[in-house]
Amino acid sequence: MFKSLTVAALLSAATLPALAANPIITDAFTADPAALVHGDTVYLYTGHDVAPNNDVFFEMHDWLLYTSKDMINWESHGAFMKATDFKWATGQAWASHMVEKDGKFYFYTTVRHDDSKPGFAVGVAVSDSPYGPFKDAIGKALITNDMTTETPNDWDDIDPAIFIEENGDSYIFWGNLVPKYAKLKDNMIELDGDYKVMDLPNFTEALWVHKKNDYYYVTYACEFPEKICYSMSKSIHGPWQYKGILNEIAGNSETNHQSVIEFKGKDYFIYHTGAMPPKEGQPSGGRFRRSVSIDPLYYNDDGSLQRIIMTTEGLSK
Ligand code: FUB
Repeated sequence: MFKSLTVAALLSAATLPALAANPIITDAFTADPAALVHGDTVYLYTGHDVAPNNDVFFEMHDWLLYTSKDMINWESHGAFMKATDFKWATGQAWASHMVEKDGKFYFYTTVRHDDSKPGFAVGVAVSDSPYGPFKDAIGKALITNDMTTETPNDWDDIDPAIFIEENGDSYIFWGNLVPKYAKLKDNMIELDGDYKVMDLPNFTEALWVHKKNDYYYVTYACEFPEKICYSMSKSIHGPWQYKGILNEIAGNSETNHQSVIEFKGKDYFIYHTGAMPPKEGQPSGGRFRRSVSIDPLYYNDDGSLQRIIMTTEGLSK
């Protein structure tokens, strides 16, 4: 971890080369992109894969931040938070989501809880700036494994995603194998009542909810190895109409975790693959050494989504 933090610190505030090719981020192995559009900037928060090879499992200690004003040139800001900044967490800086509400930035994320509440949990950190510093907003987990009982797995409470309605009502979505959602109180750091289980075919993980015109969309990793599937609804509460596959299995990776954003009038699908070529002295990308890529997202006239075409060329300049 020291090595990765040192590298991240050296790269902090360094401007990356103006390459549009995928993977778009090449200074580190990045996963689970969580993009926030705020003002004229895209803030891309990512997990940080530091597994030495693709043999064993994820090794993830901290989260990285990149920013862009054109989706092509990305500036690296290094690690802004690590899993153990949550005093009750033991590590595993897995997937996250950043939102802004009333001038504060809330970072919802997955970590492994200590033995007092064993299993994966969701924490929330807060800052006055999208760059941080972030601090644990409540001093304990927002969601713990013992709060949900649908599966015996201790990793079924991961991958938080937030959706904020125009009237400010906010919802948190999360889960592995069983998708769940709950309303958040106005303070954004407490659940407002019980959670509900969603009906999403072939669900695995990686929920992301967005709205465009009249429709709400939930995109999510389905099956395993993962594709990205999606459903549409006229209400945040469903019923959700299953629409099928949005993105196929990502190259060289069993996971395929997405963000969907609109920025400066265009729509984007941000995801990870294992496609980073080997660099001198470094193993290549793969299932535990993932990299963020970006391709365009197109809507049909009826609101449905066109299948993503994953490219190595990336976005056109
Ligand atoms: O990065 C660790 C886990 O892999 C995430 O929480 C999942 O969404 C999958 O991408």
